[in-house]
Amino acid sequence: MKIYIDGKFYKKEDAKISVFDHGLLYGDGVFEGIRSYSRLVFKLKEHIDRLFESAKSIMLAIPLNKEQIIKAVIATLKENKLNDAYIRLIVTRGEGDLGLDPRKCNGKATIIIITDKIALYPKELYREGLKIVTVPTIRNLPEALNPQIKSLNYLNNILAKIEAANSGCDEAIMLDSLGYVAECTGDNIFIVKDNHLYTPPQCMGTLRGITRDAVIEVAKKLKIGVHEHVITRHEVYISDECFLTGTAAEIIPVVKVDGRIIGSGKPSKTTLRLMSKFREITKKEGVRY
Ligand code: PXG
Repeated sequence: MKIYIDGKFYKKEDAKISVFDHGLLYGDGVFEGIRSYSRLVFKLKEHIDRLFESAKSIMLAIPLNKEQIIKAVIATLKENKLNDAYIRLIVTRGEGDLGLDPRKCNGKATIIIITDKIALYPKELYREGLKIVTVPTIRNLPEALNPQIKSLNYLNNILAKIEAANSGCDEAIMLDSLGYVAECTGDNIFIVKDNHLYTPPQCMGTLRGITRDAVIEVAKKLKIGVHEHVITRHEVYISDECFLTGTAAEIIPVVKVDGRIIGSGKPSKTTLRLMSKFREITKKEGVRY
């Protein structure tokens, strides 16, 4: 495995950055998780745009432009001879001193690209569906650390993941400060009711997921009604189907929420239809390398 750091490739055991990097010291940086399928990078432009938006918000100057970052991602995929890959693109504030002040950093952000294969959940969970639970830790408030910023500080989500695991569940539903359903730890959430799709709007503590947007696009093509609307836990419990979306997880069915069986208790019609259509478009669309 070869890892890209600031324009050079390193073997995994040699891919190292400074312990003074503010990405490590403070989670001060941004990232993206991207996938490629059969040598097509899915929604690459959207991921790069979101990376630059996250960076702009935290006033982090990325030392390459969008074209150059795209070239670096493609070069890393080629270097690793990967046809299907999960790509982790990271930009940290760079090396500083032990204080918080980003002005003390050397002014040069660190760019890291790791390409690998990952399956987020075991195959059988895609067939059988996940059991998830609402956890006490709410999603970061947009007024504090806006979830639209895909920053390296994921403790909010990690705490929720720990709480889900403590309850013997595969994933966590995180609520927003008003108690509405926001999202899961690394995935957006959808429910199906009477053949219509519902997902929380992206303004209330929810990351605007690129898979979420792709699923909305696919659903509209299939003439399924889509509503970006606040969702309560009650609405999740009485839904016909529920599923999660994310680059790493893709589309994964949910069959139990807070001990309530969802619909038939098995991955059902609309979810399976969307999973199959999504798989189809990932084989056709994307930036070829
Ligand atoms: N919400 C959050 C909080 C995320 O971190 C998504 C939704 C889905 O977004 P995309 O654009 O990928 O459809 C994410 C995705 C993991 C993991 O291990 C997930 C993400 C990043 C890193 C790891 O589940 N982000």
